Amino acid sequence: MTGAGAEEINFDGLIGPTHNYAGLSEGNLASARNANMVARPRDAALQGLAKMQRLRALGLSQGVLPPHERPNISWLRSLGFTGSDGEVWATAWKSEPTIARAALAASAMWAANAATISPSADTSDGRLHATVANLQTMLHRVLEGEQTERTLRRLLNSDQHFAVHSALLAHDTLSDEGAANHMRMAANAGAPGVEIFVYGRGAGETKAGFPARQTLEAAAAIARSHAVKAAIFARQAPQAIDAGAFHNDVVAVAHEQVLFHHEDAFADKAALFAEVRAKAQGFEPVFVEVPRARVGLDDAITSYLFNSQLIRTTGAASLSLIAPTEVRENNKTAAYVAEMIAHSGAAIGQVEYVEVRESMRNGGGPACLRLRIVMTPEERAAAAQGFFLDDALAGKLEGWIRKHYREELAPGDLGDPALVMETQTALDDLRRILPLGGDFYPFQRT
Ligand code: SUG
Repeated sequence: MTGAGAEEINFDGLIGPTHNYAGLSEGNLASARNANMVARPRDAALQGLAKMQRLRALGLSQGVLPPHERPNISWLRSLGFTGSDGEVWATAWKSEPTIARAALAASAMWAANAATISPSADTSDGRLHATVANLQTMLHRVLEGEQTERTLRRLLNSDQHFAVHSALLAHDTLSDEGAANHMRMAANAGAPGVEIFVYGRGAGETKAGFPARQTLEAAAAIARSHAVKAAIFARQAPQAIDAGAFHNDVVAVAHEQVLFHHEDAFADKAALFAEVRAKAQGFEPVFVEVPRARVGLDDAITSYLFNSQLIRTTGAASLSLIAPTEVRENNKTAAYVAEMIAHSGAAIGQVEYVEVRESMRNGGGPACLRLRIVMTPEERAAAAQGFFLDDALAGKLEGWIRKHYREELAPGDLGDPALVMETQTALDDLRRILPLGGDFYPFQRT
């Protein structure tokens, strides 16, 4: 497999109808700060869709992944709640707030945490490998693996081209948060790449402060089962985690030859860069470092400077940074970016700002919302076509969002049994828009 004509396709999570702010994620400063705010699910989903459409307008291919069943009534039934779906929800909300909040979480929208992907150019069996993330650190996120696996098996439905691996056993030793802790550098999308697996701790280690969600053991297991030819394991700097970088993609992002990162992102950057240089095939890596003297970790994390998408528009000599508008609103990051792109010969020569404010308030920027899948033309043809976005699908999704989503969800609305019917009706309808099939969502509508 040569990989000629391969492209990186972003698959964004469609933001679900119960988007809300529950303050569920320890170590994620935005989630804690915005707990119990009034959420705007319709705006949230439209902002996500507008971002996908903007990237298409810039010439990129784009895919979309379906929202998860929230509240997760099947899970609540497995915990002994009975009655109609509405009764299950109302009882769980009143009697088990911790469980109910997890069952309603907005978090499945962040597709960067859905799985780790190794393109076929990087693997020794020449297949594209995907491992569903177990997300075992947080109760509300460990629930996502089951549906993510169903989605990926529908999307990547060809054993000849794809290997979809179930999530690693959900245990602290094998704690895995997917592509948010995984970077790839390569001469171009289809060329053999160096895959960088970033971890926060070894399984035996304890860490004071905020949790380190990714273990080295999980990263190594994924690299092994994907048969990655050039894998590197790099420790995230503990001070970055403690400053609120709960995933590597909050302090670093890579694309093609370029690694854009904060000075304090990695525990041993000299060793990382040396290994990337040694393993890079057919390209000279470019390390674009933002010094702490210009932008401290605090500003990098509140603005989400690094949770940007790096893309190359057709024929462009340099990469473009697709950054959240919060970067433009922060004096330090705005000034830094303006200066960086003005530099002659800059590796990152353009910036464009996108508005994903509803997602940002829960700690998810443009890069969190997407799962990158590099596909060759043959792989793209073998994948389920209905998940690729075109204007017709975008139009249907927009109509679906406007029809089914509430404008506002306040904390007092969340226990409403009517919310269950509303979301099930919406997801039922979605089965006619995306190629999900009748048995995709497990709810029975009782
Ligand atoms: O896991 N927030 C998510 C944000 C994930 C962002 N993803 C990447 N960095 N790739 C998390 O912390 C908050 C949900 C709430 O509090 O309601 C939440 O789960």
